[in-house]
Amino acid sequence: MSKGALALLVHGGTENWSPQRWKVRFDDVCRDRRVLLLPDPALDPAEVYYAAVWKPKPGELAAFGNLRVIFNLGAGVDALMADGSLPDVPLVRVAVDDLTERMTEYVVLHVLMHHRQEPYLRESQRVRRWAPRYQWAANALTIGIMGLGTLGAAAARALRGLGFRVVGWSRSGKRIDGITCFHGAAGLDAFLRETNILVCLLPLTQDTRHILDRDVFLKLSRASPLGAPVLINAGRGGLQNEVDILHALDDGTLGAASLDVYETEPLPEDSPFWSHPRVVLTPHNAADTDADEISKYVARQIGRFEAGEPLDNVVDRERGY
Ligand code: NDP
Ligand code: OXD
Repeated sequence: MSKGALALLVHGGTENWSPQRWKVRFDDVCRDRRVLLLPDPALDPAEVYYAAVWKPKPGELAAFGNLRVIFNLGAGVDALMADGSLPDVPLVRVAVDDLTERMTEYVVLHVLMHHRQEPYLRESQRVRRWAPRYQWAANALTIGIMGLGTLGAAAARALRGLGFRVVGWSRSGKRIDGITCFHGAAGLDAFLRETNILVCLLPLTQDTRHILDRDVFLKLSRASPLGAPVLINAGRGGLQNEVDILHALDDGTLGAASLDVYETEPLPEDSPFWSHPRVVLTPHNAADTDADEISKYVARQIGRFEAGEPLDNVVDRERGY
């Protein structure tokens, strides 16, 4: 009996998302299954049982009538959720230690950068100014994590371990040692009122689009040595109202922002974020997906699925994440 093929559909445009690179890795871990790189005009769509994808265009998966599982090669599935013709089969997202550790590094790096006044210190070095400012302790700041899922919960624990006060916000209620957890629309204001540095690790869904707006920034706590609160967004660009961020930075509602994601990616050359003195910008690489780890993760899941075991990290299509 045919084992069916695995179709790879990767649009990324960066070195890490080179389709050939992923093909080599998948060939390695799917030894007795054909791995096909799409688009492939010679391909018989009926042969494809599994698809491993990154940012497929709407409609690109509709032709595969025998598809059994779609594997998204990253954690965020917003691009797939936007495809009204996505085949109705389980959609699996990435949740692996490798990706989580990378995101924890990004969050810790950026929280520490603002906490340890790095922008001021780098500028002091540039102008040869010996003018130390008092460095307060970590427990002088409350870090608020929006999204207490795989990535948010790990970042929250790491920050707690460094001595920060940490609060978190999610859709459903949570209990995490040492972290004050809020949830739902009813818990949002209380969460924001405690928060000095807001870290966003939410998925982009109908409920969260443009959640990072002026109303939210105005509710953040100014009662800390930082003065004005700081925003760190590594979730998705669609979570943020970019005009509101710029106004908030310019009028002091926000003191600074670290941004990894944008409404339009790559970030257009004329975006004011590039040169804004209070923006620390990275090009959506807070947590890269590692082709070695993720191809193994997908192969493991296919093995489990074919043995009749449940798939891990299946997306709830109603919730959108
Ligand atoms: P999870 O699905 O594990 O966690 C999502 C969290 O968000 C959950 O705690 C969930 O609540 C919460 N949430 C979702 N909707 C709402 C809502 N309406 N109100 C309040 N809370 C909500 O996702 P991950 O942690 O794995 O990933 C989060 C996001 O990070 C991804 O979707 C992706 O967009 C982004 N990402 C960015 C990367 C980068 O390099 N910049 C890399 C990888 C991911 P509950 O727990 O109650 O369900
Ligand atoms: C992801 C990402 O969602 O890399 O995994 O953004």
